[in-house]
Amino acid sequence: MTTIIAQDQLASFVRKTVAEQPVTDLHTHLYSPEFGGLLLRGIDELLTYHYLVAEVMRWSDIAIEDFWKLSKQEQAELIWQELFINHSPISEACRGVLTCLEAFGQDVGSRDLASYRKFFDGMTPAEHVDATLKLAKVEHVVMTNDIFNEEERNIWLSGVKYDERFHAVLRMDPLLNDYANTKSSLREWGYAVEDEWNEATIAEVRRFLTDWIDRMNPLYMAVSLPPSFAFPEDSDRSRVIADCILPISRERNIPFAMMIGVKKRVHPALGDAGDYVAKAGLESLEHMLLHYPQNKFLVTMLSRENQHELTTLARKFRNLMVFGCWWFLNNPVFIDEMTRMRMEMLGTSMIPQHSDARVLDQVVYKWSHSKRIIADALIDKYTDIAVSGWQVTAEEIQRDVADLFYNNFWNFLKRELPGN
Ligand code: RAT
Ligand code: ZN
Repeated sequence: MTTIIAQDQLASFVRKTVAEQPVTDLHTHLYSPEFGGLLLRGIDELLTYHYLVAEVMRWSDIAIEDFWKLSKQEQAELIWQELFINHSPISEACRGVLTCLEAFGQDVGSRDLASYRKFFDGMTPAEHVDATLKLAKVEHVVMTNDIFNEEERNIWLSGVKYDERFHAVLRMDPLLNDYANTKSSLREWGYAVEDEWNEATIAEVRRFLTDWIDRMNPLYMAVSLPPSFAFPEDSDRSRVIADCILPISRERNIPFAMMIGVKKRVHPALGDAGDYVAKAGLESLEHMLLHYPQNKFLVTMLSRENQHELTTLARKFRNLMVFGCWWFLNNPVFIDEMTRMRMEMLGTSMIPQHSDARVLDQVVYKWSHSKRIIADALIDKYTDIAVSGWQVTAEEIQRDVADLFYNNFWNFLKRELPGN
C-alpha cells in the first residue's frame, strides 16, 4: 500500500517522521554504566563541557590554571554565572544545556542550578541512560574506546560486559599520531616491536591490533588526524596505516574512520578546549580510495572549507561514507549548509549527523537540534521534486529518513565491495 503525501501535509509528515525516527549515533564519547566513571552525566558535566570551557574564558578573568584547580561544581557555577546569568546563553553549546533541562521537565525559567543538580543526582546511572536514550530516541550508541588510556584499558582487560545498546570503536590516535612514544607502551604490554620498521615489527603491531579487535569487537577503527595528514609518505603513521591498519581493516571487514582537520592543543593550557581547525588536502584520501577499493572508509572533516571537496569525492568512490558535522561544524548554520549540499550531491547516500556527545544528556539536544534542520532540508528537497509532478509516498519518506539516521551506517558496515 502506498500513501501519497499531499503538498500541504508534507512538512508536518516529514517533521513527525524525522522526530520519531530511532537513531544510530555513530560517534559519541559516551559509555555504558559498566564503564563506571568514564560515563559523564548530569548538570555539572553539561556545564563543564569543553565547548563551554572555551566560551567562558572569553568573559572570565580567572587564570586558566586556577580554573582547573576548582572542583567540578565550582567550575560549573562559574560557567553558569558567566555564560547564563551575566550574558545570554545563545551560543549553540549553551542553548544545548537549556534544551536538555527542558526535555527533562526542569523549569528553565527558574534558573535554579541547585534544583537541577538535585534532579540529576536522583537518577542511578542505569536509570539516567534509559531516560536519556528514550528522550533522544537513540537506539544505538557508538562509543570511542581509547585503549591507550590506562583506566579504560583496565576495564577492557577485566572482561567488561556491557549494555547491548552500546558498541565499541577501536580508537588509535596515539598509535598513528605518536608512534615514537607509543612503541614503549607496546613493548610494556608484551608486543616486541623493534626500533626499525621491519617484518617482525609489522607482525607485532598487527598482533596488538587484532588482539584488541578480538577483545572489543569494534564496529570500526578510528583516528583523528591533523590537517597536514598525508598518505603515502615517509612517516611512522603512513607505515602503520599501509602495513597494519588497511590490511586488517579489509581482512576483518572493519571500516577505517578518519576524522581529519584537527590542530591539537594550539592553546595547550585549555586542554580539550584548546584544539583548533585547519583546512586539509584531500589528495591522500583520494589516493586511499583509489588504491584500496575493497577497504571501507568513514570520513568526516573539521574544516568547513573541506566539505565540498569531501562530498564530491564521495561521488567518485563508493568505499567512502561521509558522516556528521563534526565539532566546530556542529552548529545550526553549518548543519544546514552541509546537509543541503550533501543531499544535492549525494541524495540520501550519506550519514548527515553524529552527536559527539561527551555527556550522556547531550544526545537529547544534539539530536533534537540537528533533526529539525535535517527535516527542513528534506522538506525543501521533496518540495523541489514535487514541482515536476513527482509525489513522494509516506513509505518513501519513512525509508529515506530511516536510511539517513539509521540504516546507512549499518548497511555500510555490512557491504561487500567489488574490486573497483
Ligand atoms: O568534539 C569533541 O568533543 C572533540 O573534543 C573530540 O573528541 C573529537 O570529537 C574527537 O573525537 O576527536
Ligand atoms: Zn569525537
